Amino acid sequence: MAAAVEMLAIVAAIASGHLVAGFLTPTSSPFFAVGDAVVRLSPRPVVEFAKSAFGTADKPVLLAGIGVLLLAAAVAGGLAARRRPAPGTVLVVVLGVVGVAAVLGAPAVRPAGLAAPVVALLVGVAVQRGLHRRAVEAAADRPTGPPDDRDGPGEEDRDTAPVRRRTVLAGASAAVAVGSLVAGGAGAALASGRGLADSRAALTRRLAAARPSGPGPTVPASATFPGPGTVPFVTPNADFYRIDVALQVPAVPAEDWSLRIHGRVARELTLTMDDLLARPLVERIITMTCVSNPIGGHLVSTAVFTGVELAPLLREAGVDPGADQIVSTSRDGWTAGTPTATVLEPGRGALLAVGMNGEALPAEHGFPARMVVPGLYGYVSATKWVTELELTTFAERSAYWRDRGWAVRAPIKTQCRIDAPAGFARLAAGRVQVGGVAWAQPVGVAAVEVRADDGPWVPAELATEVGPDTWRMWRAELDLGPGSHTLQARATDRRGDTQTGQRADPVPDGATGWPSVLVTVT
Ligand SMILES: Nc1nc2c(c(=O)[nH]1)N[C@H]1C(S)=C(S)[C@@H](COP(=O)(O)O)O[C@H]1N2
Ligand SMILES: [Mo]
Repeated sequence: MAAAVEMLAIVAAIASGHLVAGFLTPTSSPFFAVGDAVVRLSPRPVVEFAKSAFGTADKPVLLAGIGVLLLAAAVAGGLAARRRPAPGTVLVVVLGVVGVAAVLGAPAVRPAGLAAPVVALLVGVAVQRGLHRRAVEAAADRPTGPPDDRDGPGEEDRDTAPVRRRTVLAGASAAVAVGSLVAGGAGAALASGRGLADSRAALTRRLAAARPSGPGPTVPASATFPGPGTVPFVTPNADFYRIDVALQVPAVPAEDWSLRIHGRVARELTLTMDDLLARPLVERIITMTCVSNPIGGHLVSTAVFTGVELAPLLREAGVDPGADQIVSTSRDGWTAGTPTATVLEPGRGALLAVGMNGEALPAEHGFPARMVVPGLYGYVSATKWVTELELTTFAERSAYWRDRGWAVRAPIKTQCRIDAPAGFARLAAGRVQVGGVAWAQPVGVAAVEVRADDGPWVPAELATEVGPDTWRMWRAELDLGPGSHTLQARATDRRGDTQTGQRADPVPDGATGWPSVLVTVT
């Protein structure tokens, strides 16, 4: 019972903090702020372990872990507070202070954000004191010894009061539980971007109206080799890989968004969405890749991005020639460091993107605006929910993943993947169809070769190239006899470089090695 009181107090605190944060700044929700602090402060090996062990499920795993810790704390606190409420109150206060500290330490919270963890602390203490008193009262009424059959004053009290007090306790507990559920749900709804639906729909309409009347980039049928196991050329938004450290998706309505370009520039610029949409919009098909993608992995996807050219914007601001780095900052404080020269490179096509596959960016992919730079891994270029570009130097400032041991510069490595046959497939002997994708942004794929069991490399047939910044589909046929076979593939880019077979982990600047699948032929 005492543990339940503690737990309810903690849950009520978290829920009320979440509600207040939903109204003010979502990142100030104490529960998520603690989660973010854990992510930020974790030593690099822990982060690497979490990413490799849980992959993209690392966020739910982290939050569940915090939940389990809180449950354990509640049980301990409850046991300590069976008679007197004080030890339980102390626990709630300590947890509350941790919440306040986490919010204070968060990178993107304004002072008003402190309201959320402070309210959480006060609600937690109030619930703990209130429920504890009622629990003690209810427990005192429970028959402890042999039934007392002496007549006397208070007899009637003994008959009905215990029932009433236990009812009061149960009622109060239920009220706290339901209230927490409602408050937490409302906070999550306010924060999660469900409130963004209108803003997204409006931006989608504006993009449709603003789109240049000529035909946008198209994907000819000959750009794919449809078949079992192969992926579509353009990845639907729902299937586009997602990587970020945001425990909650920042909710930034397009109307409230602005981008500040500052630092080593001649003229500081601040652009609203109206300013942005007044500029020429371009559409570009780009394959994005994550540095953490393991060989054969799926952290690579392709979309039609709509946006504004980044280079002219920077030129308008007047970039200091010494400013070799652009540090872009997201609404939630995450940062990326991009070489200025790459963004300004003629023909590179770096974008401030607002649309993805014919709609406004989905909330998880950076609504209302993000950066996309063809040829660079996401962690050094693809800032979602971007609100700030600071022209600086690599010597002056270091961004999020560089601080955690990843490379300063991270061009995408030429790579390929075997999509068919699937690993451990059982196949009939004879000619076997092998197929997949290859990418080498920003130069494009020149060739793909496949082989079985260290045999000779066989050139694959390449599908029509959509552009140097997109992946390219390939297929080949191999003649396989009965037994197990290891199939491998390797790509060569338009610089003439063939990807190395030397296996390397993603850390610090991207995995290398040839993808391989093991199949059994009968
Ligand atoms: N704000 C923010 N932007 C971010 C990240 C992040 O953690 N926070 N992760 C980057 C990384 S590592 C990658 S690979 C891409 C992934 O973009 P996507 O989720 O739209 O596929 O976003 C980049 N932009
Ligand atoms: Mo990434």
